[in-house]
Amino acid sequence: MTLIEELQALAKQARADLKEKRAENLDQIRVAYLGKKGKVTAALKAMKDVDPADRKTVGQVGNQVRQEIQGLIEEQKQAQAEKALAKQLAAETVDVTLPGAKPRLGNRHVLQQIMDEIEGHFLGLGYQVIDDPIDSPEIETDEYNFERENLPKDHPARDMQDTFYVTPEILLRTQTSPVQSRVLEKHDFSKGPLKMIAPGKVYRRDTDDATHSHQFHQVEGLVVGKNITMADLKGTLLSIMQELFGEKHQIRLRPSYFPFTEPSVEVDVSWDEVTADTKPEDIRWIEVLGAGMTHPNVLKMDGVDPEEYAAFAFGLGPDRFAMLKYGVEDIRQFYLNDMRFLDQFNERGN
Ligand code: FA5
Repeated sequence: MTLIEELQALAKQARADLKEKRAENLDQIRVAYLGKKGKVTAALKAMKDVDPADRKTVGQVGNQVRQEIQGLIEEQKQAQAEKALAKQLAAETVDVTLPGAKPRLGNRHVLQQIMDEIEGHFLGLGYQVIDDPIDSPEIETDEYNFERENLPKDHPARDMQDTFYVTPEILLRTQTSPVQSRVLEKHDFSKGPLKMIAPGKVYRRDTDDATHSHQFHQVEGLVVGKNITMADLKGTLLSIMQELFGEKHQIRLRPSYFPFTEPSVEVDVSWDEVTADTKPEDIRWIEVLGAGMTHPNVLKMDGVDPEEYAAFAFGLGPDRFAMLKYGVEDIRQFYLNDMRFLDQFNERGN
């Protein structure tokens, strides 16, 4: 076999080897034919024995074979890369006609809905809403939470509101009543009477049960002006009750005691709707708010002359309102963050 025939045979063999070879084998083939110790390189070493007249032709054939094998390897590499890309693209195809996943939208918590409803009612009656952290802080001083509410340090009525203390003088507010003093002491009566509500969170060391939570909400109300009477308080309370519960639930005002009001009342609402057939002894009552005529001592401490001005105040419990309104038997449900429960109050229906 002449060298030319040998080279052509190698080219033929290389073509066969390259057919259907996988990418990782292409380099091995290149080394096997064209590497330093490759078959073509080895064949060309025999060039020195070729007749000098034929060397040019043999050299040309040698180069052609090298280039052909090199070219075939490149071609194969490219074809394999394209195949791999096509495969990957096919696997990653997105069907844009499929419906997308609907993002879950936020929703007002049911307690926030009730608070907003109460706020709306009082805004309509011309009250201002105090809910900024300067006048309505959740971390309060003992002075504003208790002393300015006519509850000095040794007062037994402090036991009515078991307290989380941060230091002996700083505490988590047990009621929204301190907002009354913070606003009243700054009020300029030359601009008219004060009518305010203060919605917010309060904290007590109560043992959690069906109607008590250690963290709950209150909406404080305070009206200070000339000639304010108990009748104004009663009318105001009835108006918010009727707004929230309609005529079907009964309301009961009970004499009560708070150190910062005199006289004081508590308001109960019937748990169920009351009809003409309901026997009074069958009505289940739930206490929803405390209220009264502001004690003269409290007015004095806030720089208001009780001889000239009178005031009424109330503290509503929106958590209990929500229980009544939606028939929720356990207050703890509001704080469990169980979406199955909360979704029932979803205003958007999503
Ligand atoms: C007070 O906190 C008074 N500051 C209310 C007040 C304001 C009276 C102004 C007079 C003038 P009381 O502790 O009763 O009062 O709480 C008021 C309301 O908060 C209750 O009627 C009830 O609806 C709600 N409440 C009290 N404790 C809890 C609790 N642990 N969990 C849920 N709601 C509660």
